Amino acid sequence: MLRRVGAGALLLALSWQAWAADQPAAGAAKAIKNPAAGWDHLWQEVLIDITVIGVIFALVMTYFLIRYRRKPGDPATGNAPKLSPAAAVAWVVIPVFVFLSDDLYVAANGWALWNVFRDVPADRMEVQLESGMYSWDYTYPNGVKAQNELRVPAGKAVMLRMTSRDTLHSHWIPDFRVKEDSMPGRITYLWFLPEKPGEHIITCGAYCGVMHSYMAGKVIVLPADEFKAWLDQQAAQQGMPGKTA
Ligand SMILES: [Cu+2]
Repeated sequence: MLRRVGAGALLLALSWQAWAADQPAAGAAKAIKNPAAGWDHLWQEVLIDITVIGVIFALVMTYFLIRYRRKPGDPATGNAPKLSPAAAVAWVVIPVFVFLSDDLYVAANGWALWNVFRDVPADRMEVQLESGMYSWDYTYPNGVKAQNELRVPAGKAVMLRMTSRDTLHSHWIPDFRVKEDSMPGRITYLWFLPEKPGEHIITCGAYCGVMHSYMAGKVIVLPADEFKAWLDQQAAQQGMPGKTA
C-alpha cells in the first residue's frame, strides 16, 4: 500500500515539476507577436508531455507485471494484495488528476495562443479574398487584383478578409501555421506575419469539388520596396493609375 501511494505521489510530483518548469513559457506567451512559433512550441509541448506520461506509466506497469507475476509451482504468488477502498479510489483519482491537469494546462496555453491569433495587429495590410472553384482571388486595398499569387511585403502583418462565391474552401498557408475556412455569405479572417522574403505554398484545406487539389497558390514575400513597385506597376497595368496602397 505504502509503495503504491509512493508511486502515485511520484507521478504527482513529476507532473507538478513539469507544470512549474513551464511557467516562464506561459508568461512569455503574452509577448509573442507572431503566433506561428507559438503553435510549434505548443505542439512540442504536447509531444513531450505525452512521451513523459507514457514512459512513466509504462515503467510503473512493467514494475507491477514483474512484482506480482506468478511463479511456477508457487501458489502464493500471482495475486496482488487486495486494495482498501481508499487505496482503490486513490489509484483512480491520482492518475486522472495527473492527466487532466496536464491536459487542462496545455488547453489553457492553446486558448491563450488562439486569442493572440484572433487579435489582428493594428499595423497591417488588409487584402480581400474571394475563393471559388478553383482559385484564390485577392483584391488589394488600392483595388489591384491578383489570382493564386499573393504578393506581400516582408515584415508587415497581412490580414485576409475572406468569403467564397460558391462553396466551402479553406485557405491554408502551412508555413505560417494559418488555416481558415472561407464560405458564401460570411466574412472570416486570418492574419500572418511574413518575416522575410521567400515563397510559401497556399493550398485548399477543405474538399470543395473534383478539382480541389488544383486549388494551390503561393504567398510571395517581397522586400517592402519591391512590393510597392510591383503594386504600383499592377495599379497602372490594371487601369488605376495614381492609386497606391
Ligand atoms: Cu477549395
